Amino acid sequence: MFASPMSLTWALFVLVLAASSAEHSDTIESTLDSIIQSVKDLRKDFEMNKMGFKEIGKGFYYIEENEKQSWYTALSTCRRMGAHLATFKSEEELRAVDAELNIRNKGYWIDANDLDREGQFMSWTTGSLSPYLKWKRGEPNNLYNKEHCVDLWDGLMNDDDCSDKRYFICQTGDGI
Ligand SMILES: [Ca+2]
Ligand SMILES: [Ca+2]
Repeated sequence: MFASPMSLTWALFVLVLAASSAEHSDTIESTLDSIIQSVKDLRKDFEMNKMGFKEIGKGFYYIEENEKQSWYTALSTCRRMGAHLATFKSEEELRAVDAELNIRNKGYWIDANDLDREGQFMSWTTGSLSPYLKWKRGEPNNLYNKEHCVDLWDGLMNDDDCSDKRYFICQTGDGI
């Protein structure tokens, strides 16, 4: 959900009305707590939206499909935004994000890589094994012995040359 300043004001108004109708002070207190939480949530949504992040499932994603960057540059671009290259934890998560990608037949960098040890794909963000990988048929093939970064390509993953410039997906709000 994206919160405009107008919807933020409206939500606040409704919540204040609810608070004023509460009869007991403890009810008022808990209502106030929930108002504060709701405002914080709305504010977070608004800030993320302003930065170009989209709420998909439980996370916020920034999908770069104008400027292609190497995997390394994409990694630091996401960091500068207080985010990380996307880590997929499930088929559901992957499908939800893939549905938002406008460009087909092109790859988008995610955080999985086997830079440290060939064939062992790790999440750069967590430093642990990538929690969910869904390879394209015949991948990962480590072509020319120099494919160590993973991109999402038409809903499936491929290992690719990290210095290739590609679109990318940043993620935040997922606690990692
Ligand atoms: Ca490799
Ligand atoms: Ca490959």
